[in-house]
Amino acid sequence: RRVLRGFNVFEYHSYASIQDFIETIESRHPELIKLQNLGLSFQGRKMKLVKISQNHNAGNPIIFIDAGIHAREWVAPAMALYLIQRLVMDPEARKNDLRGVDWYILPVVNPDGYEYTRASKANRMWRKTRSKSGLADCFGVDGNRNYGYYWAVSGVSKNPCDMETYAGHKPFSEPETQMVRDVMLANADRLKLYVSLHAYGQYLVYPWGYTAEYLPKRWKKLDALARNVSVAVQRAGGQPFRVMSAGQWYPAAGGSDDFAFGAVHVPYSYTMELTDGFEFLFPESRLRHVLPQFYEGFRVFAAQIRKE
Ligand code: ING
Ligand code: ZN
Repeated sequence: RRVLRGFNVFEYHSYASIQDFIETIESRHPELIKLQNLGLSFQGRKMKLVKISQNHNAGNPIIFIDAGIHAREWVAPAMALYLIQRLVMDPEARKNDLRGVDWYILPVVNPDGYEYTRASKANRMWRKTRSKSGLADCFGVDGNRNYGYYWAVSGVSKNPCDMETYAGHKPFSEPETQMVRDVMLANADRLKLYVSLHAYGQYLVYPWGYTAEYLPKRWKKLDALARNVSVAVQRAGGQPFRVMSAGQWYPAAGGSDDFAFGAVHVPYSYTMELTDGFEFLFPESRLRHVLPQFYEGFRVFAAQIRKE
């Protein structure tokens, strides 16, 4: 109880403190929350999926949200934790937003990178994982170029020393992307919406990311739902999202949304780029203002999944 009260979702937290929070909230609300151990990150950090449901046996459709595949995008894990806290602690949200829908949330996909951006003598602008490449001073893979759907056909680097978009030596070379893949595959039948939280720029994009040449057959549905989400955020006082396919923004292969949509056949799949104006350094003091605005967008996502 003390940890829950003491955990301010409008602050940036260490990975240890995030793990503490999800474990405490599970122990306080065992009927609503179940944690699933997914495995260990490259450096050995425990990864736990937060499953929130009013009835874990009802076979509800699942919304799967992940965040923090890119280390420096701190606002994304903050949003994931806000979602968890709101869905469980706000009686109205519990009643309305958990109805008929299960929420699976992985708040930090890349904990090694996240901690690296928090360490004082490291690099706040680190993006990749922290795996070893074999080359002495070159670490890490871009997790969002590492998924196995049209892997490495566009928008990637093949150089392990590239700081931004190294795709890895093979698809799913990283334990962290393997774990997200396995959550998707294990729940493929019930998984109806996947959202990967990133920063920055207020974009809400859908497949395909690997090409700008064509759109999926369902693109009008993907586009319409994204626009409804954007309107809800705007009505709550937030900035609208720029809605398009990821490839129309800039083509890049190996993204998690393409894998969810193309390989797992999740009918709605998005990458959401939160916030605009501060690049990767979104001020902690403004979290209180924007996270509740984004939440209104997630209510629209849930309403759509509920009625499908
Ligand atoms: N942007 C994403 C990236 O991984 C993306 C979004 C993915 C765009 C795939 C186009 C294609 O580059 C951030 N902020 O990481
Ligand atoms: Zn990102």
